[in-house]
Amino acid sequence: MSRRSLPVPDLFAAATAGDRGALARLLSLVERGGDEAREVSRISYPVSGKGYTVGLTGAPGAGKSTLTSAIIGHLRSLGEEVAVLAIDPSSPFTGGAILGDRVRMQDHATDPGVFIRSMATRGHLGGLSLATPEAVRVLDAVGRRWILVETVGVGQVEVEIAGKADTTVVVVNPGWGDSVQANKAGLMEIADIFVINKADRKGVEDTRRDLEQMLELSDLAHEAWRPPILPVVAIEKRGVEELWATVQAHRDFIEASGELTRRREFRLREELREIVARRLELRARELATGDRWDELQAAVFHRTMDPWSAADEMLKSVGA
Ligand SMILES: Nc1nc2c(ncn2[C@@H]2O[C@H](COP(=O)(O)OP(=O)(O)OP(=O)(O)O)[C@@H](O)[C@H]2O)c(=O)[nH]1
Ligand SMILES: [Mg+2]
Repeated sequence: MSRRSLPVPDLFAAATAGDRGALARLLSLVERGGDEAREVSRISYPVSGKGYTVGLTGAPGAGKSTLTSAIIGHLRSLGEEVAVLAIDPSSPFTGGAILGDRVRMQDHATDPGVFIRSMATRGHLGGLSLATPEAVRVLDAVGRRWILVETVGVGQVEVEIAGKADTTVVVVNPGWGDSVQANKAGLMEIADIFVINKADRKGVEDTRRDLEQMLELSDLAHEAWRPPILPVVAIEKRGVEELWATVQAHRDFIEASGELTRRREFRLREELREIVARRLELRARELATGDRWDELQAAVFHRTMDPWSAADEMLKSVGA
């Protein structure tokens, strides 16, 4: 039987036994959303929770994929297996990011200890913000212990997703203004570790100083874990060992302090709330007669109705 027609439980068993094609298929189902995605979620959730996610984020072209590839190499030299999810928010079907990732990570393409997947949302109800944690859980459930998630740190949803990893690495480049941009994008708040990648270029110390200053101005500087700043040259794999040791140290720290449990509980609460809100909205829209939904929206735009009153009407049909 081809994988396409295999029932979800069989796919799951195959993926757990190491069948990469079956794993890829499960992730496609998650991407697409709908009933089969729900089934994937039902099966994977109870057996997930053992993997550890490391998010890598930063501006386009910061060197995230090159760094991810270098980390993969390092993990493999330690005998660890790894899965990578490259989130592609821009284009649902093709796009430079996917191609670029494939090229940059192709050293590892044939290694059975490495699984790399680019992901877009397609039809998933909750878009990237709900599809990503589900995809991570599938990887976790089939036994992947390290899961790296690459996201472009532009846009609120992407930054949110990046911040949902257990450890978040924010990648900036040397040079004037890059760390300021990162700060503006909201990356400062989600960083557990800063990497100044492309440290073979000028300006590393300026960037370090900028980051230090911004840290001082934020709450992060005074927390028990102050995000370390590490220079890295990903194309030469320089500094990658130190980076990974720092990821381990952060992991140890949040495991010992209870922060990891708190983070995960918070994330699950948020996810659950988002699912409920999305489904309520969807149902209310389905039940709305004619153009009523659009009319209410227009009424709010034109200030003939306030948002709370409009929401009352929108949710009346679902009794909320
Ligand atoms: N000089 C220098 N160039 C680097 C370094 N790391 C990556 N690059 C280059 O930077 C460019 C972008 O690298 P990617 O790894 O694709 O960057 P990315 O952040 O994944 O890019 P997107 O996924 O498109 O946002 C490539 O041309 C890399 O060769 C580095 O340490 N030094
Ligand atoms: Mg990339």
